[in-house]
Amino acid sequence: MKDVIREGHPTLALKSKEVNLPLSKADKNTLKLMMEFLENGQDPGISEEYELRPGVGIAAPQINISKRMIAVYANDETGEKLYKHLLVNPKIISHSVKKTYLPGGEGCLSVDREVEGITPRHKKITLKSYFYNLETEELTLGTLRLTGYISIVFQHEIDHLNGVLFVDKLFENIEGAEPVVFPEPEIEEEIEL
Ligand code: UDB
Ligand code: ZN
Repeated sequence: MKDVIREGHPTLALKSKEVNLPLSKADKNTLKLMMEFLENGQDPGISEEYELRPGVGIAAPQINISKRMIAVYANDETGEKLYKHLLVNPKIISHSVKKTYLPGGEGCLSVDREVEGITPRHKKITLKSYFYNLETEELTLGTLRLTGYISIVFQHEIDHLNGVLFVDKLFENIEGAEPVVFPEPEIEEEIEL
């Protein structure tokens, strides 16, 4: 896997190019590597050995490939639904008026420093995209309606395709926005018999 490039690298500030269809062998391989990067980062053994941060999403420009492809491997805020998707040429086709933000602020695999401030995001988005299936190598057009934390992940990754980092839009306070709420995990008590 190629290394993740960091803040200051010119590629991160570029608008990525649309991907030509049908997908080339090289683009298919890039998509596979992006998902493997997220899977490996979330494997405690592998992430420690290779000093990977547990990424929930990555965009192709972060591995210095200026094309409109993203990978997401993340649970929603309840931990009930897993979103594992490889997107090609994604486009937000509508969004809510309401805004939201991650209460602790965002981070980024391409930003090493600690940053203060919150980043405004649409609370709900609908996106249209090609979805790549790694098993069948099929590419299908579809739509996703997303809300809360997972919608923030997709908006953060799509920003990368437009040369935008979360540090480019930091605020102390966002008028009328509500933070994403992460529910406390329910601990079911057990009785020893
Ligand atoms: C991340 N992970 O992967 F609120 F269960 C970040 C890093 C940079 C800290 C590794 C992350 O936010 N994990 C997380 C957060 C939660 C709850 C939870 C896990 N990214 C991906 C990235 O940089 N892609 O380009 C940054 C995230 C900030 C908001 C969305 C993506
Ligand atoms: Zn990022």
